[in-house]
Amino acid sequence: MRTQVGIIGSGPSGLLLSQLLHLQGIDTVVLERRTQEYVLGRIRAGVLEQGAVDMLREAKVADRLDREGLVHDGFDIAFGGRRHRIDLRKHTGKAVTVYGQTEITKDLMDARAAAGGNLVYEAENVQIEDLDCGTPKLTYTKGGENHEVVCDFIAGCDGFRGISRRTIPDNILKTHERVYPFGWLGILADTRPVSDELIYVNHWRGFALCSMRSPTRSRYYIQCAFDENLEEWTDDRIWDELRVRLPDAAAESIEMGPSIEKSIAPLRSFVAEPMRFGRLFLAGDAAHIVPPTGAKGLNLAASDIHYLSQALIAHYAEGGRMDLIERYSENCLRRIWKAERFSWWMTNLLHKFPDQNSFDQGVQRAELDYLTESEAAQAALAENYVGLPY
Ligand code: FAS
Ligand code: PHB
Repeated sequence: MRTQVGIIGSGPSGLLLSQLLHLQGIDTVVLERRTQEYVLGRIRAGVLEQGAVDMLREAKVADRLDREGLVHDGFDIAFGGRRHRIDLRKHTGKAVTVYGQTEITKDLMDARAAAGGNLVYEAENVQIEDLDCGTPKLTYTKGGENHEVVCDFIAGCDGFRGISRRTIPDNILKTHERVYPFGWLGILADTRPVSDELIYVNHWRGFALCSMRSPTRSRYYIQCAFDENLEEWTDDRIWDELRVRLPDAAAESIEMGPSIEKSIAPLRSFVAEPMRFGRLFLAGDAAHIVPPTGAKGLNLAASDIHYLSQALIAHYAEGGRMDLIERYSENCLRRIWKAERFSWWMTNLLHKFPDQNSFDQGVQRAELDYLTESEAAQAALAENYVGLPY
């Protein structure tokens, strides 16, 4: 088989890239190791920056998002039993949109299928070969048969545990990482959200987050030990812990019900550079990970795909133009590191660290007090939360 751009991974990065290139007449093949059902079964991000919404509109997959997405002009930060609203619209003139990553993935899959896109699910043992020549190739097996896809370019959209990052030689790839000493236990339930907007909670027992997917579907998180055993967290235990950590009024009004999904996610900050090696590009979680505190993971994937799609479209439309391809990594990393900083800062602001001493606790409390008393501090938080410019 021959294609212009071979894409590994059918998460948001791979699907969005495939769709944007298709709209410009550029041929792609997407190789995904899991089944469609498995990919759709993963519950992940929930908050979209305006930039990501614009990308989905540009990809012509935003009709349902525009109908069902919940536009939020602000969110609350709660500590010491009190809630403090961060007014995004006042400080930035912008908002965020709550719309689950699962829905985005479904909308993109439907669009690719409708256009007859070449998406191969259950593609096993994907390998990248001949990267150092003008026509790299992807090989894989499916149903016991070996296949080969000769490409002009390869996009590694295969997430943190994919193969593409590992294809870049160790003497070229540099990685930067911070692993946090806790995780997030998430629960999804068909219950009315406890608040119209999100509530981020700093509590002496640990962080909590009240989010949602729709007016009838809630998403909650509580900070837990990084090696926590999910089996030991019954629904009742999760609801009880949430109610202890929430401000009183929210704790009394929360609607509880059976979980439809429960999972524990580890928290890490991670950046790999460069994000291009010859004709291989890394995009999304393949290149970087942020703790979900700042709701940046999916949104960074969208901005990577903005830069990558622009570079590839210019290459094919303008006689092999290479400048945007050569600047891809630099363009992405400038925005990625700012989101990494913000996500690290927000994680330190809101979580209980096991090794915190009384000084650390004093500084954390002072940071929270300063935030609630300073318009400038709130404006700085707001402009990072709605998303810095591409
Ligand atoms: P993805 O990981 O989504 O997709 C990569 C795809 O590549 C997967 O489908 C995988 O099966 C496939 N793949 C991997 N290796 C392959 C191989 N060798 N061959 C073929 N296919 C291969 N972000 C937020 O903003 N808020 C959140 O609350 C949040 N929660 C998260 C919870 C968890 C458990 C995780 C892991 C991430 C979370 N994220 C969150 C971040 C998440 O939303 C990512 O940023 C987003 O999925 C990135 O999309 P992709 O880059 O497409 O990577
Ligand atoms: C979510 O709804 O899953 C969500 C929202 C905001 C975050 C992280 C996760 O910061």
